[in-house]
Amino acid sequence: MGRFMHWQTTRFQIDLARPRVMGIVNLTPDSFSDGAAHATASAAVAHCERLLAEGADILDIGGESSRPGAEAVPVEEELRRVLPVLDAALTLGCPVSVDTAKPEVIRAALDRGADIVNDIRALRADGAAALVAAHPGCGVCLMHMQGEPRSMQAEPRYRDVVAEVAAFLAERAAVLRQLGVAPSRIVLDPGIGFGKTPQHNFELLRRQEELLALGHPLLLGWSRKSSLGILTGRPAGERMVASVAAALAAVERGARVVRVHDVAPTVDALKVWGAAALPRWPTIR
Ligand code: 7PJ
Repeated sequence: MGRFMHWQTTRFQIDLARPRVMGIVNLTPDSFSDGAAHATASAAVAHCERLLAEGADILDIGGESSRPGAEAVPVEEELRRVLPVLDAALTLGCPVSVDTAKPEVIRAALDRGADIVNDIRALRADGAAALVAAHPGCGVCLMHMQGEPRSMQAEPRYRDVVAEVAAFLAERAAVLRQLGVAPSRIVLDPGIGFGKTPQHNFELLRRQEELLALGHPLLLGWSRKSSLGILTGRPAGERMVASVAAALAAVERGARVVRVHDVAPTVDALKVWGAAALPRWPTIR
């Protein structure tokens, strides 16, 4: 049976003996845009409260769109979007993650008490890894991405996608550990849809258990992604059932955290799964 697992973060030690749901709080302008900045922020905070009421264990706040084709957001704009919502979310009594790759945003978020840094670039920006290493206890999620959001879906190529993702994540985790970051602070994510075709993404799902050999808990983000749209023929707004099924499949293969838009249905699905399947859950070795 699996050894005890937890995710060490700034304020919380998150018990991963059962799967955890990370609710997505997307602060890009199209999300809560009804004009004034403070109106947008208060709508976002209301969304945070709703996700918690639906059973989210962690909130993930992001101000930079990393969708395929997205252009970078200037640092001042990302700070303006993220910090007010982060401050409010930090009063809600749950672990709060910040989805960013910019050292300036990582620094500001940690200064304000963020619990987790969730970085789609796996702390490869200059100084980013050092900021996390200098912090006494924040959690970090290191994600794999091939290329850059602007162009990553143009021509993703791998010899063996699972082996290459695993090698990258192993290297990034090793860099952090060498900087003194405790292993219990580090969670890994293969980065569904980040420089990957649907075939690559589903191969990562089929062979997900191979990533458990890296020795860190896995976080998976399938929610509403285009591979699910291609498989089902549905636009982003109609992918809830497909997203819940993907989250459940990921958990069945050992994922400990799922990053989702639709918290309530995911929580229901995991309750049913947990009632039946928990004793044989694959674990890190
Ligand atoms: C992910 C993420 C993911 C982690 C985004 C979207 C794109 N962070 N941030 N994993 N995706 N760790 O939600 O469609 O898959 S933004």
